Amino acid sequence: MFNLHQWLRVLCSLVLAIALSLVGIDRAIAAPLAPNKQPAKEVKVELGSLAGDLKFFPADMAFAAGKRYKLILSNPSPVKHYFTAKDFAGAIWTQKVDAGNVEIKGAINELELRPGTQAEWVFVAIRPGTYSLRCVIPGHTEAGMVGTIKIA
Ligand SMILES: [Cu+2]
Repeated sequence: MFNLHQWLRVLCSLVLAIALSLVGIDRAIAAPLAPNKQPAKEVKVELGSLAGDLKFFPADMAFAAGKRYKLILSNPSPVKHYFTAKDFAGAIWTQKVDAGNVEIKGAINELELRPGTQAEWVFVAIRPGTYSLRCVIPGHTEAGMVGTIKIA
């Protein structure tokens, strides 16, 4: 026969086990996905156009802090373009840039896209602000190849 002491031990471990499982379930339900594990929201931007426009399409982009994005950049135009947004690059956490068969990790400031190329920039938006974007090819900024990127 169990004595009182043994019964209390059984009861205590049972209560503890139930409490732990409840906490565990609670955590699993309540914990948000870490930003680097969230599905990335795709945003497409074209640098120039087939007709030779010196613009970004779209010129203005908006992201939400704490969210993960896949910025798909493509250059359908006949000339080379840059996606230069240094302050924006400092306000995000870059996970990777996929360009052709090459995957680049770490900080990225600027991307150069040759005609007909595409790159995917996966990042988590961090610091709210309004950042400027431009193409640094001589004459392109002046011609209107500029934009703004907002992190709200
Ligand atoms: Cu350009």
